[in-house]
Amino acid sequence: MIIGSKLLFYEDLPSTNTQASRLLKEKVQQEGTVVYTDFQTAGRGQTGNKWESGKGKNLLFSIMLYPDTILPEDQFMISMSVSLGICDFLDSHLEGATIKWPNDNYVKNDKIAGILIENSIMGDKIESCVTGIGLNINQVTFPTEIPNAVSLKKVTGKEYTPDQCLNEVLSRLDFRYRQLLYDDRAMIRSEYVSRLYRLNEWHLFRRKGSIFSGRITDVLSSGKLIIEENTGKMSEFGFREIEYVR
Ligand code: BT5
Repeated sequence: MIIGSKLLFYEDLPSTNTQASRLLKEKVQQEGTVVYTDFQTAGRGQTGNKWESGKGKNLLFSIMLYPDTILPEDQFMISMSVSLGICDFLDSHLEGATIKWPNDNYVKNDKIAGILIENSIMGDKIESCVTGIGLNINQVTFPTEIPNAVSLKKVTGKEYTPDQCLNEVLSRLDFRYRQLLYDDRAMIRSEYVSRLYRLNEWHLFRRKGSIFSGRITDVLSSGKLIIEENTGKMSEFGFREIEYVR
């Protein structure tokens, strides 16, 4: 086991990602070490977004990795393997789990988990990687500004033991990480694509303020999303170059 080979628990923290990065700066850490907490005072999402989570209700953790066989240009492959690991965990508890490109896990139209990967890149190598995951377990009411947040309990009605869920999800993530390092990456990418939210369905998207109809057909190992527009044109989008409308 790589992921989860060492666990560091804190009652509360500003952010598990910030704590993991701090520990990595101090000294080399055992690969797969997990920092986890019951509560974050400054939980972070992408680009200044916040991650909200009630105390002791959900999983909030970060994994320290040294994915030295992955080139910086393929770093999105790490995100793919993490998204699949979370899907594997969700599949064992409920139906309808999908991956919303680029880095959310959904159940139907609601968000159950978010991933924040922060890589430290030196030249042509990923020197270290902090993979932060927020996974909603027992929280049933969320702030009104996030109406589409959902949890395992909200879907199934059951109460879960967070520590048990942590062990389960870590072993799923470990399996996918080893698959990424030692197996066929094309398989990871094709499984990731097959689990995509709204794959091959016609929907509206917004690009630079203008709305168009298209359907998601693929994601490249660079992380670019491929959409077939209703004009027949195939277009590539990076993160933040496109928004889902409905
Ligand atoms: C993410 O960002 O989804 C990545 C979230 C990563 C959180 C973990 S928790 C452990 C580790 N330590 C950290 O500090 N962070 C990581 P993004 O795609 O930017 O989505 C953020 C948006 O999701 C917010 O702006 C809200 O709209 C929504 N959101 C916030 N809290 C949520 C929750 N608990 N469940 C569902 N959606 C939420």
